[in-house]
Amino acid sequence: MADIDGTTFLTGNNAGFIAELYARFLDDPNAVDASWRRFFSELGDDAAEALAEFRGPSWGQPTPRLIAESPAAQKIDADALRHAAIDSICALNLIRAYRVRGHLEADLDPLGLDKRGPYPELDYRSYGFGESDLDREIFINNLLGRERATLREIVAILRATYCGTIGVEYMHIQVPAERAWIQEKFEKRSRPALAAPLRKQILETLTAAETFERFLDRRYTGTKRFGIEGAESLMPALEAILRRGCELGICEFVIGMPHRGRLNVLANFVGKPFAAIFSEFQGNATQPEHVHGSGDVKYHLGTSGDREVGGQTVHLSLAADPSHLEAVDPVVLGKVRAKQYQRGDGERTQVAGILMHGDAAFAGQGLVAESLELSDLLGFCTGGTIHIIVNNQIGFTTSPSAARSSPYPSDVAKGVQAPIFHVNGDDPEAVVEIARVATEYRQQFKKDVVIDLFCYRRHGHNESDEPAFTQPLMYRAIARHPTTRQIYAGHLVAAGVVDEAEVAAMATRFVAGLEAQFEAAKGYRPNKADWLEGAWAGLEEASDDDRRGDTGVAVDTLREAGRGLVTVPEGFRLNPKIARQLEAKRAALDAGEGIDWATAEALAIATLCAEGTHVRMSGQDTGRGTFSQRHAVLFDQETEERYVPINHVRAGQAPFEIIDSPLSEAGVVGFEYGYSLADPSTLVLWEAQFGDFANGAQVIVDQFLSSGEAKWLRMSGLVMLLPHGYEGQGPEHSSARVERYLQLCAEDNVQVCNLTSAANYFHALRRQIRRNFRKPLVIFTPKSLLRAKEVTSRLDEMGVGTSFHRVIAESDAIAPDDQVRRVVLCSGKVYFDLVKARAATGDERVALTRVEQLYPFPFNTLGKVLQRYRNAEIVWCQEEPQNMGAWNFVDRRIEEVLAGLDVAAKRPRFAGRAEAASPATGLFRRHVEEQTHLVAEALAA
Ligand SMILES: Cc1ncc(C[n+]2csc(CCOP(=O)(O)OP(=O)(O)O)c2C)c(N)n1
Repeated sequence: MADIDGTTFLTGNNAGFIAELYARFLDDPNAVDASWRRFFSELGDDAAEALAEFRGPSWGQPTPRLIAESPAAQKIDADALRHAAIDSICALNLIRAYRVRGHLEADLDPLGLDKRGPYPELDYRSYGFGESDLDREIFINNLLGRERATLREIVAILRATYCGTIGVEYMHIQVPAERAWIQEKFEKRSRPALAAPLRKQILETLTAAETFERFLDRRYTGTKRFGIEGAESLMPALEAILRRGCELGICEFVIGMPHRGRLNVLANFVGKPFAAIFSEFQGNATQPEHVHGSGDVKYHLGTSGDREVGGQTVHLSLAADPSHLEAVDPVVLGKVRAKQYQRGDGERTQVAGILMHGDAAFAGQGLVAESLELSDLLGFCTGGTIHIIVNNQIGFTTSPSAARSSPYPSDVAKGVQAPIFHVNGDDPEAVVEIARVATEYRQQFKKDVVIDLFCYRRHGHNESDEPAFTQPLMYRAIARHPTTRQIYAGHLVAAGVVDEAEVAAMATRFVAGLEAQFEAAKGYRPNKADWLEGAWAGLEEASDDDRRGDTGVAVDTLREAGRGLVTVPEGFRLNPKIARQLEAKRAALDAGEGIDWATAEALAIATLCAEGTHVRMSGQDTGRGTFSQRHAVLFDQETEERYVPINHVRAGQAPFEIIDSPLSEAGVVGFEYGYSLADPSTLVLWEAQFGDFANGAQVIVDQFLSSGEAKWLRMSGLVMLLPHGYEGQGPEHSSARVERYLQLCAEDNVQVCNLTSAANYFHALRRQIRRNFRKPLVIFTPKSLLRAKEVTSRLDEMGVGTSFHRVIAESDAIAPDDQVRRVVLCSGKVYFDLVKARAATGDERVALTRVEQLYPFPFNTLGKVLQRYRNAEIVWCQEEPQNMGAWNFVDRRIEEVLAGLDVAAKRPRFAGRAEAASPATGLFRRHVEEQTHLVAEALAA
């Protein structure tokens, strides 16, 4: 090793000299003398990179610059310099190794069972040093906050920084400023003992967490509660985020979490009354008796509340959560985004999301990756989410070795460059420190950050599970392991911060409070339903009437909106095809007829925006439209500058956000659903590329959209646009799986429509936001029909006094009602095939009736139509196979309608494709045959 008479030659100036020589060499190898040239050329990549770093990190002291020409430098012995440089380079490599991999030897597992390492990369001996080098000073140019240090000191600093109870992963981050910020936080920190009051506060928080679970265990032994035990440090982490966040300007947190520790977070963090939780344990309802809904188990419930922190009020809202792990993630993100919009928080510093995760779920569920991918996108970013993985090193009965291929559960977050802070949950002060740093990072860089809280699960998966069946050794260790509170209390007693008596008194006080609440729970009755407050104030439970809403718009206003749609700024170079399309639209608007599907949609949105309603629409390629029908965003053909005509309809209008989403369904639908939960005054639309792809969002549809109101009293007005229709495009581009949505329909939970007229589409969209309640709306939308003349409407069909039609009765002149031999009922595109085929036969004794809204099923309106045709038989015609489409849903309902009428028909008959495993054929000719056949069958005499 470079050790010349035990003297260190590489002083700061000399290092600067070498760095400068190296810089010159990089510019021009011939600018340095031959021996230096050889030396620099032989440096490996790492060493070269290391030397480059001598120029100084961005946050460090600037490297003392020494001009190579300086007489002092010229006199330095070149060999000595080279040896000293090698020392520094090796030290620097060691430092870099710790920055990258120090976490691998960090003391993270409270149980000490996670045996890892040793890792040769973290051993100074791997860098050519020996024990005899330990006390030699090496120039390290302020890298660890020191200009030079002995190897022994360097190793000590590195181990304290990177291998203590905190392990930091950040070298994957590509933005130097972010890396440097983290490096500075950790490498330059001295960890003075926390002030006594804060330490007592941490102990209080741990005491509250532990005591609450013990109390529940004692009072409700064996009842599932998915206790926090083993992960009590989560609570001081949350407190630290709350306090630091508040200092840094956050006034609202939206929180998502799974079952584990949820009751503790509900009560001890968000402030749900203990009495309410005890009452739920006693089997009582969460909501007042008169409120509808199915309710949910107590460890799924959400709540919200205000906390006073340092004289400021911070609003906390914990989202309700289904069992499906991680499904709540995008929902929380959407809520955050909506709340930022409502507050005008353009910087995204006032509202932040906190997501907690289990280790197995975070590694296993694709929704985690989908949600992370949203984090830095213009249309979805929320200024960074603080993630906490409650890493209890087990998932139900599955050990990490079977739960993931990645070393840590957190690795998926590296994909979005999130820093990852691993921390030992049995060191609550380290946990608090990390929570504060994570919050600061989020506020500083507006990016996601992950805390990987290493802990354990004291009991089985739930309290009545026996964990020793599958992890006997781990659970033997856990049985012997004192609680985090006990360990921390021991530290504080040893440090003289508290004495044993105070520790005991803390617990006793808390239990006394719980006892009082337990007594209060006996008479506890929720006095008001937890909904329709805040942003929802003024909205009501849906009424039982026809709910038309005020959807018609004065024709003048429609024309004003229309002008906005077809006008672009002076000098904007339109694509010639788009220019022609805009001209055609202008002509239709002027004529007041021939308004196609996309124009009706644009008019609905534009009029809402003009009236002050914010509209948000996302989906894959939604700006243009999958079928090139929408062109809501226009692009200058020379500059690619974007222009969104709907945003230029009227001065002072509300904005229209139109967003091309990532190629995700569950993540994006979850996000938009979340948005709709937080902001009922925004019309939120999501569009599937083709309807069947929405099945990737099935969990969000099942667990939130269709059941959220029943389970949690949470309304949503989200619109899902699902392109649907049998056009010979094969199994995956035909069916939006109408049957799936209809199967979910009950208790007035959603609305399902399959529309055939542009005007009806216009009204359906406006109706969504012009009524005093919110319901999710699923619309099966056309594809080839988008430009078809048949679906176009007149402007006056959208005018004042017009409204949505749930059923469209026969609109052609046919035989008198009593001579009609058959009524063919249908929904959606097949109607037009039927019209054409009927015209071809010239049969005037068949009436065609369109059911535009399948749910809520229009019993009365349909009854009024069918009553007219006393002698007709009833056929339900659909394109979908018999086991799919609306048939199984409408069959009995039509029967019910008929039963109440004075008509001959008693039941509908089916005309459509035969039962099938795959929704549609991939062979075009077969498609045509099938389609012709089913239409003929529907009309046949
Ligand atoms: C999507 C989904 N699959 C399976 C389950 C069943 N389940 C409930 S908890 C659990 C284990 C979760 O492990 P982890 O994420 O580590 O959290 P922990 O329970 O250990 O806190 C499983 C598999 C579920 N709730 N959700």
